[in-house]
Amino acid sequence: MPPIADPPAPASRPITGTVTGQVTGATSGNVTGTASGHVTAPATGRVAGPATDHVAPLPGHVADVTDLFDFANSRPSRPEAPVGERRRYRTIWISDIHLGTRGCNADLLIDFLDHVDSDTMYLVGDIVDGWQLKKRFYWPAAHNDVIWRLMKRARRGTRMIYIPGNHDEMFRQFAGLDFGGIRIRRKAVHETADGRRLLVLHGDEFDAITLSHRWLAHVGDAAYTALMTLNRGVSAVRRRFGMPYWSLSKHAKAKVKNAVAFISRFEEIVAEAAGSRGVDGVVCGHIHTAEMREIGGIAYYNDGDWVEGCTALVEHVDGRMEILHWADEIARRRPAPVAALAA
Ligand SMILES: [Mn+2]
Repeated sequence: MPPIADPPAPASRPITGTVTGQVTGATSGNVTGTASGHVTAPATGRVAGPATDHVAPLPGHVADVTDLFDFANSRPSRPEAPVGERRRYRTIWISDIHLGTRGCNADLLIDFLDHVDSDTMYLVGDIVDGWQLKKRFYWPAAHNDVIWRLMKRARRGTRMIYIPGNHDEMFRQFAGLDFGGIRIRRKAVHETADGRRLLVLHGDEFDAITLSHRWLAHVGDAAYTALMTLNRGVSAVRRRFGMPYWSLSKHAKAKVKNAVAFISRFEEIVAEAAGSRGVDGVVCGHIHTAEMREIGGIAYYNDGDWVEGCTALVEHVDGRMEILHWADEIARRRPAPVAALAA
């Protein structure tokens, strides 16, 4: 969700002594039942409450934390495609998946994860939408399947770095720790095969600068929610008629002047901030708009999202970067309707 749609972030709460102790246990690699509250809590969106809060169990077959850490050994509801037939990249960046919301395109993401592999993978924030889960619990099997595939990658040896965003900010308190082989960091610096240094962050850090009027954000929120509902309807109808995925909201947004002005302002501010930190470029997410361009001598990359655009940013073995539009990739797999008619 773009920043204009975000409600004010809840104030972060101090971590109690108990929490610290348990987290230390987890870092040492001995993940025991005590960590349970922390791991299940973010998924239910209740992490902000005191430790004595009732914690709802995770849906599906994930009953407690022992299961969660055995998760990668369990079976997903949708079997994984063979590992050997995947397109291989040096690095993959994905973000803004918004698991736990109806807007999340888990089906396309599962297809993506089953077709590509990489040495390193960055999860650039808003992976789980804690804000929405707090309002209304929604967790279909496909969302479990996404988590399963991500954890399985870490288990297979992919270097996984998770940089929480604003919608999954409850994980930011674990920055510096590793869970199930996934490193949680606030930001990272990635070195490309051709020796460039890229700052990797979610991007909500710049909301205060890009959003000068808070009331405008709330108007935007209502409009955005309505647009996303409409988008789901259009997608459902298109699916029924066997048409490929196409995002109404993505195309509508591109037509709205304000959105365009906001996006370019965001891109410029992020690139400028990266430049002042002495890196060659920046990779972010947050505004759900995939992009790859040079701004004032800084390479700006945005990996997009899995709500509207369904895109990923990838680095080839030689350091070349590319944005993959997954709906287009899937469409290319089937024979074109025209060719079918001609036959
Ligand atoms: Mn965000």
